[in-house]
Amino acid sequence: MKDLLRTNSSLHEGIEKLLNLQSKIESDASNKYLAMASWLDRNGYANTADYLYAQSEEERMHFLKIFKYITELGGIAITPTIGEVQQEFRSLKEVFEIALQNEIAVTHAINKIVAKCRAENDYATEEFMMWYVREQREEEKNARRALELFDLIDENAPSGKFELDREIAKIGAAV
Ligand code: OFO
Repeated sequence: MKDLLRTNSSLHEGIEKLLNLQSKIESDASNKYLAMASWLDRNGYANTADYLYAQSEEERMHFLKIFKYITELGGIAITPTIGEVQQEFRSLKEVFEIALQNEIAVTHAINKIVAKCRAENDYATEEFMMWYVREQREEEKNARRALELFDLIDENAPSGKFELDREIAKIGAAV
């Protein structure tokens, strides 16, 4: 009922709320990749660290894109607070296991927004979110590819860690 009283914006309040939540999820994703990059850097995985530093920047861009969209539509973009971020990891593989789980969670959150857009006939936001749908497909694929490399390269072989660091970084270079 309250939605009908909004005269300065066509943005449905429920969708605005989900978009603000998504902007926080993207901002958190940026911080999570930053913490992973730092761990990789101090554990000798310089190439993979660079890949995840770049990934962190990308997530920041994803955050800003939604943040600005909310404002463009006359909504209120809420600056996300920084949550707790995992700083330590058991291994290179664990970094990518967590990265893949995070990306899958982001995909679900995005799908939820698209479903809400369909329910509320918000075609502009649905179209806007399609960019994220495509992006997530790519990012899940990249995280899965990184994990596949652990089946192909023995981490415990003499140059295993060195090779993994080199090969995983190539995923980042290819996108
Ligand atoms: Fe924002 O693209 Fe992944 O999380």
